[in-house]
Amino acid sequence: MPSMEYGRAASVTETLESRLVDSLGGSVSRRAVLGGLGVAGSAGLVGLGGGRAGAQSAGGDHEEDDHADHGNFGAVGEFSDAFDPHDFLTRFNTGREGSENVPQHTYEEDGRTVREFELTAVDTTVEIAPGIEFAAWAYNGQVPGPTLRAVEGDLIRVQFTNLSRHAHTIHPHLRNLNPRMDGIPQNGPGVLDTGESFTYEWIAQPAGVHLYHCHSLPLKEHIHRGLYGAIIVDPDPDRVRENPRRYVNSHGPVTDDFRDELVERARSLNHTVPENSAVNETVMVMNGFDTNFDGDNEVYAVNTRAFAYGVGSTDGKGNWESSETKRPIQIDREVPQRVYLVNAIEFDPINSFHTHSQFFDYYDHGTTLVSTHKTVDTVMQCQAQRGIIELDYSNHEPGLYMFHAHQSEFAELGWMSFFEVV
Ligand SMILES: [Cu+2]
Repeated sequence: MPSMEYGRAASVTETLESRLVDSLGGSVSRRAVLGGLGVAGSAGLVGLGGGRAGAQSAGGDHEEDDHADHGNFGAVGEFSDAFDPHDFLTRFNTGREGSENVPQHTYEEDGRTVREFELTAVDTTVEIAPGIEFAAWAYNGQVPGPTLRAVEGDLIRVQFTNLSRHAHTIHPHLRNLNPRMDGIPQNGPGVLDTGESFTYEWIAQPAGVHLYHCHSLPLKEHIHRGLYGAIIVDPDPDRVRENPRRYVNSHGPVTDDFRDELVERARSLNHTVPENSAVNETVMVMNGFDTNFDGDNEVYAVNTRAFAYGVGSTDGKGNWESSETKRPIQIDREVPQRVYLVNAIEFDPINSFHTHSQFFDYYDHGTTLVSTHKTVDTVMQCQAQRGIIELDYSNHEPGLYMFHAHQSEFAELGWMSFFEVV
């Protein structure tokens, strides 16, 4: 491991993280945070390699009823809760594998595969930076909520129970043929009050990467508090063979060869096809946190924790320290990378994903089997937009490659990450 380079990357991460944590002590606006960055160039370096800030409860002293129970968080220094942003990257709930906070099973019914999940909405706290807790509303106690994954045409059955003190729903961004199942206040069961349950049933369509979120009002509050997650719908190779035109965004003829290519791509995206494991797949939900409830985000992240994929400490032998959740996303240069990217940000109209020293193909919404952006190093997503990013590092030298939001402000406030190519 080239230690100098890693040391410098760790310094950048530590400096930005220290500034962010220090800034969250009181009710500051993000403008103040950034203004502070400008004059605190040398002051920021004081934090380099130093201890982390003690526990602070972002929003915890805010005068809102539902914060009253969360006054004292007790976390000092290291991350304390069980959520691991690295584990989240590859935690796909397909209905088959057990996941302790997502009871799930799969079975056949009326000629369809049913993937059934039990989701709850709860009030909890999530750690968004070391020692910084955010009073969240969360599906199954985690932000983002569990990633649900199905195959095109399956039935996704979600037994939803609201254990939160506020009324919630689950609204899926799917092609939903029954308005009762849309998860909005005006349809079907409407909002579910504390203790109420409802079973949502959604056909998994169209193929792509999608979003689910609470649709209670005020919407922006219910979303930014943490009630969102990703739904991945894998394309069905048989359907692609039958109707290839549905999966392309061009008007030319679909030749037999082209159709075979589309089927092959569908197979590579489908988790039930064994060859699927030849691609390393990750889920990245871009989010932000308004810690002082002023309608503006103070912290930005991918998968909730600011700088989770920054560069942390090693044991001196090139291994990341075992308790350290802050580390780059390690990727094998021989294995193609696929990122299911979802923008769950509130308050900021757009977010973005930018790679250093790398270009990628992008599939907007993941609904086509032909890329919608070819060879780009930046994509933007508006609120709720999502897509599939495909990266190939096979020609790159091993080392650290940064990726981040190209809104520099977001990057400095948490949305800055590295791939470690090995
Ligand atoms: Cu809600």
